[in-house]
Amino acid sequence: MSVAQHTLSQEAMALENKYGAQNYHPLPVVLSRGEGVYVWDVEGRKYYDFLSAYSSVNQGHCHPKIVEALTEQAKKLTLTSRAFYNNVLGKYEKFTTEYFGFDKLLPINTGVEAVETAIKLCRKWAYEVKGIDINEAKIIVCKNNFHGRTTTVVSFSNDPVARKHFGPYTPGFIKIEYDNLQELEETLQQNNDIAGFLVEPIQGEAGVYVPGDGYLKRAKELCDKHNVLFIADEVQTGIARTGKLLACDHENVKPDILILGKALSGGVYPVSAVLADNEIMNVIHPGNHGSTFGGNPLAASVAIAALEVIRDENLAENAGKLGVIFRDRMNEYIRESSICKLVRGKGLLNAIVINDTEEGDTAWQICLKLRDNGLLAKPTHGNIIRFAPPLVMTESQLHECIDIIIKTLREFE
Ligand code: IF1
Repeated sequence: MSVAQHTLSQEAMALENKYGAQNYHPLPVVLSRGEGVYVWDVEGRKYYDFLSAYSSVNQGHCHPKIVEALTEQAKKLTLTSRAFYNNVLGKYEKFTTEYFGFDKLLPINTGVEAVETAIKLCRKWAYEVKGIDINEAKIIVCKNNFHGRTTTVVSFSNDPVARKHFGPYTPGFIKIEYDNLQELEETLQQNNDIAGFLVEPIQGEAGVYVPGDGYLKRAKELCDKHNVLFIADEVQTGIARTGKLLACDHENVKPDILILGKALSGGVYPVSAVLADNEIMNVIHPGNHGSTFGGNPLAASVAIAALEVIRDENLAENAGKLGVIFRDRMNEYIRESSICKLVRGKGLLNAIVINDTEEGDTAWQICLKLRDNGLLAKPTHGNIIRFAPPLVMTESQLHECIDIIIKTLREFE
């Protein structure tokens, strides 16, 4: 490490290590600026960001239109709570429900809060509309899911690191295999107290696991047949990441409940939302649910701008086009590679699998080398590296990035 890195980066990392709870193990790089597809560290080194804050910064870092919406609104009004109306929330709700094609939106802040909101909405619908016996409602979830970190949500995780010693766990969830329609059908047939099926259209944390063609469509049909709500967690896959506005759009599936977060603000501010049509959303009445910050005017302004950027800059189309180039070139390399086993993904949500055990540290070493070569990515599950750059990337920038990735992997062959 250079002397400069010792003074600035080391100092920042030492502070976090000493005074911060150790709930993360970051890649050793200290960032202080971002613009579009690039971030810079405190020593001024420039990197391509291939994580995009876990698919939050789809619109690119510090997008001028989103930052302008933030700063202009910040000068006028930031927070009223929902005790009073504000003059931006309704406009945002109209814009966003029309944008995604739902009757109503419930505004909240983080991804996991939106998941919790969807669970509550689904349960209340089950008791009041479907007529399930009180406290008997079950929600089907998938093995290897990632939906966030509250006590209820980790209750139905099967990741021991995320779950262990956080019990007692919330009951009411049935776990089935992901991408297994037969098990879904059997579970629906065998239980008549099922309220919903909560699913990620592509499993992100599991290692960008793309289900088979037709899975979402058929799963939705099975849910319809059994009067069960199909709840899509598009926190990571939504908002143009996979080459369509929603990952469900690839199969023309309209979820009964849609969960959004992350890129809903372009990574500028925590904004999440749950969307549904009236027959579902209208079970929620004053006092049933809420949050001090949910629906604040700053969030509403930022989210409108973030969604406008997605539409005006054709980011879904760009993600789809660049994703094909990425996987084609990686597959070409993989044919001659012994270190990289496969690439998978959709649009610009991709992962490569490294030829190592889940306990091995080759993927971590590769990410350190990628950093040295000017590109930031992070391993998941030991031997998988996720690649999710901002969607504002150009084709020539992508080729430069693939060159860096292949050159780096070659150092490990
Ligand atoms: C962490 C992964 C990404 C999500 C889906 C809800 C949430 C997330 C599908 C909760 C959050 C995160 C959070 C981050 C790591 C991360 C992640 F590695 F776990 F899989 F994105 F790739 N639904 N995903 O992916 O949203 O409450 O965080 O706003 O360390 O928890 P949140």
